[in-house]
Amino acid sequence: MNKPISCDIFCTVVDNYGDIGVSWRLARQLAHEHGMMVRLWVDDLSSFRRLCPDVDAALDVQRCHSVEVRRWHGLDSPFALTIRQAHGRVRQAYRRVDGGASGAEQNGLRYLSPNGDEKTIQPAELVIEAFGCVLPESYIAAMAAQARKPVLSSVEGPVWINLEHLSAEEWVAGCHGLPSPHPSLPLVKYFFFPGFTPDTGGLLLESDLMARRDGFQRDPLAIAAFWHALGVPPSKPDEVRVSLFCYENPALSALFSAWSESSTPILCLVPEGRALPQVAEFFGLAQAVPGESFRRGSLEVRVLPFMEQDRYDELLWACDLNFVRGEDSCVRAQWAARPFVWHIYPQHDKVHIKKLRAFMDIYCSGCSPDTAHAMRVLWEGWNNGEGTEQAISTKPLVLSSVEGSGQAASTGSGQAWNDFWVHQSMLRQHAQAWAQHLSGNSLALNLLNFFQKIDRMHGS
Ligand code: TRH
Repeated sequence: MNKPISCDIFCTVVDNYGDIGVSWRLARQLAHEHGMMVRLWVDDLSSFRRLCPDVDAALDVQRCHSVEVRRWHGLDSPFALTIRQAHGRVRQAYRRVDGGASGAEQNGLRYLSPNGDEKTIQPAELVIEAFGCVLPESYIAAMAAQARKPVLSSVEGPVWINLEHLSAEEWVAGCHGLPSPHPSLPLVKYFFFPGFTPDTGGLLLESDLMARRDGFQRDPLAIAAFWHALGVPPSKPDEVRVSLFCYENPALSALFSAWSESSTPILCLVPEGRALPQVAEFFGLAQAVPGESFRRGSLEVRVLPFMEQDRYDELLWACDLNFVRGEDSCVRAQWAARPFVWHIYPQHDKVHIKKLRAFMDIYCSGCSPDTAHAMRVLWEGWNNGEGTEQAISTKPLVLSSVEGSGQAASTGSGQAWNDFWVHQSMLRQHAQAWAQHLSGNSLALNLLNFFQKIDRMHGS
């Protein structure tokens, strides 16, 4: 076999939208660009629906954008109905080690469909567990049962990938592609790490994305139509248009204060989400809901509805500056080729600060020292809003002590903002060069090459 024709992607929505965001993007790309039969197993269709309104959260099985979407009840149903059968088959497969083929065609998973019919599910040729979500035991057993020569030195059956989180840290290249043999079954799971360098798995990038982005950014009518559809007025000539997608952030009110005192108008577009209570608080309101807009000084804030994934790309393309968070929106901001500020997903013990700095190190390496410094100051302050100065002690923390948004804090953040935005043309040039630099390292292509490499090993 030269190319996988079937793929199962398993995704649990832990919190937020990053896990399903990445899984959905990958599923669509494999189906659209590589003609694969993709099944996407998701445990939370309601969250999924926010990114893709075509998903019907009431359905167990549906076809959406050429992908078969299945409700996944985590470790339980539908697979749990057959755990015992599947285990029995794996034991038989072991007994057949010397006897060649294990009769993989008989080893699918049986489950009861909603109308009570018994159905069989065969594991796909390429199996992806997104971000270490745990596959159902019965599915793992069925994968093992598909192995025709089930001895650890010559594993066959599906190629099993754990798609990991994105990080720019150096250790990633050393771990990308490492095998992890199953302790008791004839299966090997491989770690696949996205990343920014050629020795990693690369980044998700649709083959036509750059062309679509350029077409949009060069087309004033398309941009005008986009704003119109959102009920947002066209840009004014001297205005700075910013999108803001972030977690709760104590540095937010100081940044808003700085923007309200800006010499140029700032329109800040905030998609519905975790930042809204703080937005409302800044304007002295109980809540802020999509469709509303608020003004203070030079700052206007408009609350947008949470958008379908492709529309969110257009928001990033249309803005002068994007505040993004987590993982997937951060990558999309890089493809937008516009300056951005990253609110990294906060982790315990501040390990995320190391990740943040690893990214800034590579991202800033192509900037002038002044631009790099201004960017680091703003990014570090934005990510260190909880006042833990020690965690990032080597850099000035202009925004870190802003809780309560006193005068000093406001002045400090204003300074950080001004120092950053004075580099806007350099930042934009750099963002364009960076997107171009990264674009040759497509995760989907790397994944398929990796599949073929492992598949050849199986066959040899
Ligand atoms: O939602 P997130 O905070 O997800 C996070 C991270 O992925 C993190 O690594 C993970 O561990 C944690 O979840 C559990 O941020 P992220 O990764 O940017 O995902 C947001 C997704 O939502 C992305 O695919 C873009 C999409 N999106 C829309 O489709 N429409 C919108 O309006 C917005 C604001 C986002």
